[in-house]
Amino acid sequence: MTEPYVYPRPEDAARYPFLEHRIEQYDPDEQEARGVAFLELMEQRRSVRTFSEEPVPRHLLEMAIQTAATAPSGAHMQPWKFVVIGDADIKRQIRQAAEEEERINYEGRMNDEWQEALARLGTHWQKGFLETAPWLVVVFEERYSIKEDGSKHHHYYVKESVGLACGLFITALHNMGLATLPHTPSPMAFLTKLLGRPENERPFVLFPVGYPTPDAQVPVLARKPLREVMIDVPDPSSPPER
Ligand code: IYR
Repeated sequence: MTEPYVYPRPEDAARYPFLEHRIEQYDPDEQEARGVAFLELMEQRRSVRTFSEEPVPRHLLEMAIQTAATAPSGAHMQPWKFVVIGDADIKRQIRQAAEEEERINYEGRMNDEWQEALARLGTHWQKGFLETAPWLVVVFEERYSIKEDGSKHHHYYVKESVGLACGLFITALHNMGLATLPHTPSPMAFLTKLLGRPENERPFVLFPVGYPTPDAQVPVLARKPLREVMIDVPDPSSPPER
């Protein structure tokens, strides 16, 4: 017999506050309509590699970051920092450093198979978007935090947590009609130095944020259909499908 499920345990509730929680309820038609509308919105999202210089109000970016920071995280450590860059000179320095590394990658550090996989995306070592996009957001993962007494506070599932936050960031931007690209100049360590980030942080990904150029192109790519990404575990009591 399985134990009865109790949440929270009284010993935890005696030490920490808990709160009743309800989520918004929709009738079935509205659930369906909301689901379809959101799926259709997200199906339109594409990573963009040519950004116009058209400015984006800073508060829209702030809203996307606030949305990203609603992500669940390991032990609620919220191990993320979103470093926002609008300064042309810093953007130029980031472009220069990223291109220096990427040139080496494309000139041989990436093997032929990798390069061939990227050919269909049309990527290359030049990263002009790092200067034209009005904002660059460099997401840092916080590997640990430092307590008031100077000791380290361990963080859990850092990459998973930051990845979840980045997904929400991309979604929030797209919902506001803003474009981005998850860019991972490799190696990324130059960003720690250039942006003066502390030892407990590591660069995770860089997002240019803005609008696509009017002539922007994206590769023709298909997303896997549901039947390829969703696996049903068969009910052992039902007869096998024929
Ligand atoms: N970091 C390089 C290479 C690159 C790698 C992957 I995997 C991509 O999906 C795209 C690019 C670059 O930014 O060009």
